[in-house]
Amino acid sequence: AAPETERELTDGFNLIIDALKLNGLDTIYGVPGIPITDFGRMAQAAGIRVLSFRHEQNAGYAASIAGFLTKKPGICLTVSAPGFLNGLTALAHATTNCFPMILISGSSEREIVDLQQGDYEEMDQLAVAKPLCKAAFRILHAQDIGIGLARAIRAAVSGRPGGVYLDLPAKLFGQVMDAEEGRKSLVKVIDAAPAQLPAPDAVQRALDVLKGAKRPLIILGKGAAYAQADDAIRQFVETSGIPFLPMSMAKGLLPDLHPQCAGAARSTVLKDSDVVMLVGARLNWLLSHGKGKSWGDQPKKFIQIDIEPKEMDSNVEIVAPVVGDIGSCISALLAGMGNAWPVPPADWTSAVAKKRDENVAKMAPRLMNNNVPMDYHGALGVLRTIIAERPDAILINEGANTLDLARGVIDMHQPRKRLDVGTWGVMGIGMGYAIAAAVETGKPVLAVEGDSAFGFSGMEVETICRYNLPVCVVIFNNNGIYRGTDVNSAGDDPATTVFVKDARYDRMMEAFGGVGVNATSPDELKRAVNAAMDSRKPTLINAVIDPTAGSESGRIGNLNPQSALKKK
Ligand code: OXT
Ligand code: MG
Repeated sequence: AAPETERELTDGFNLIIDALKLNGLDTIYGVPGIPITDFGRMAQAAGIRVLSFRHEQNAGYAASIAGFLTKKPGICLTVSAPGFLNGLTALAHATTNCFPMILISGSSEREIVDLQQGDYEEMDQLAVAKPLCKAAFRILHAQDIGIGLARAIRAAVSGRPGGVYLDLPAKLFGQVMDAEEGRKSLVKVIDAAPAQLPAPDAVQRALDVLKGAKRPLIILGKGAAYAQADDAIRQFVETSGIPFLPMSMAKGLLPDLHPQCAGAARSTVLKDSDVVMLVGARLNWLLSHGKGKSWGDQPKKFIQIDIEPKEMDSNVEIVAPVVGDIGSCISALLAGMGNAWPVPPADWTSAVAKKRDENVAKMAPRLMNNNVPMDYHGALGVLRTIIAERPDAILINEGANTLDLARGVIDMHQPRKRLDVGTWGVMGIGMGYAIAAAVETGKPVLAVEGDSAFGFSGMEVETICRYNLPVCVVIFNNNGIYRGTDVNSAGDDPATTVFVKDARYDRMMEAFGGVGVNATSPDELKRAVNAAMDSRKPTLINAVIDPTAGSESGRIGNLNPQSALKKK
């Protein structure tokens, strides 16, 4: 053996970097500080792209959507206790939305934390993270870094994807070991998300139910978009001839203008269908749990494709569960359909098409108005055309009215181009998603934000300017949450849902060297967005929207509890 002084050494810092690179994890979203500042510097020096944010929650949302877009776990890096907690919201969000993500947080000294002796940023982070993610691990020894990261990657991407927490105590980074031993300890994860084939009889059962349908419907969820089985899904839908309804983030998986798209006939197809096939969509609140008024009185049979067996029968009986990864399930169904699959009854498909065309025609004139101040439809009509002309741009969308109306108005033309609030309807994903979308895809990003929604991540416009990302933020500024018109009749404080009137968000962008525009008409908005998309310069457009235009909670006002005793 070589004498101690000649042996090549490595340490925790380098092993973590090597393990990430070995597994193709080349981007980190985070905020520096003790004990991970040097790690970030060294990772950057080693060729990993390290994007430094202003708040961990936004870095975490960036990592979560990077996971959705790439099927690789998005990496978020934070400091201990407060930084960890800031990132944890995003980790829980990733888990709820089934996005693969790994939150890596530095942590304090185990001996002190466990005796609760008050270390710098002391917290038992592993215990806190556990109930909010899919798996949580801590690495104490440098020789376990390879295995630890491998476990984290597998947990994040295999089966139903989700968030994983990886706890790295400060001491780990500096631990030294023999370099050769270190290299050998690293693990390149093979087949991290193995295909899960559906059982042949489950596939046959599903086809039998589908074949017997008089009024079938396919619902595509964001799980279907995540699967990246775009061609197979399209072929399946087209071979079946069945109308399809995309959930918000599945819009564009097949184009919204596809002849079978029933997005604009939503309530009709939910009510009147007799067999519903769910593809990577869950029967949660967004689908009214598969029962009640929105599903009408007709008896329904549900077929469900999902990788998670426990999803079956979660809300209503699933008569044909198909458990497996969506790509494999759809391919098996396609193979079982053969060449002579009967088209659904024409009275059904034409009734759906008729309703859809009526709704589209009803909306069309509203999108052409050039009103000042702008209403939602006038402003969105412009953005709809811009997305039609630039179908590979990525649309980020959050708010209440700004979200719900944009979802209906802006047609999507390609898969995974619409990214929004997801399962929780969370505000704050905006700038984090915009940054990751630009970084991961290189495509121009259009972020359509309610003024309240924007406020949750607004400081990251500095990050957008710092990295010179092709992001155009359009703020639908109606002076508040839902509307800008509430008044507090009880005192001098402003009402709880309103903001400073006529705020100029565009000036925030100028403070960091980006382009700011104040747009008061649809024509001005159109010019400004097109200029931003052409130039790829970081741009923020303050779109002045009529403060009276919105409605309480957008399309989900029915979820607000009412006080019978409230003073009118
Ligand atoms: O068939 P029918 O007749 O029913 O018609 C439907 C379609 O067929 C038709 N349609 C079309 N017609 C014509 N042409 C086309 N192309 C077309 N496409 C569709 O339109 C209707 C509607 O279709 P849709 O949208 O598909 O159907 P519907 O019924 O709406 O679907 C139901 C849902 C539930 C699936 C859908 O509504 C949905 O996905 N909703 C998501 C809602 C959501 O997640 N909202 C966000 C949360 S709201 C609230 O919680 C807010 N907060 C609190 C808060 C949150 N969230 N987070 C955190 C961390 N803290 C606090 C806050 C603070 S929102 C908010 C800020 C709001 O203020 P902003 O300033 O940001 O925003 P503004 O409101 O703009 O001021
Ligand atoms: Mg608003």
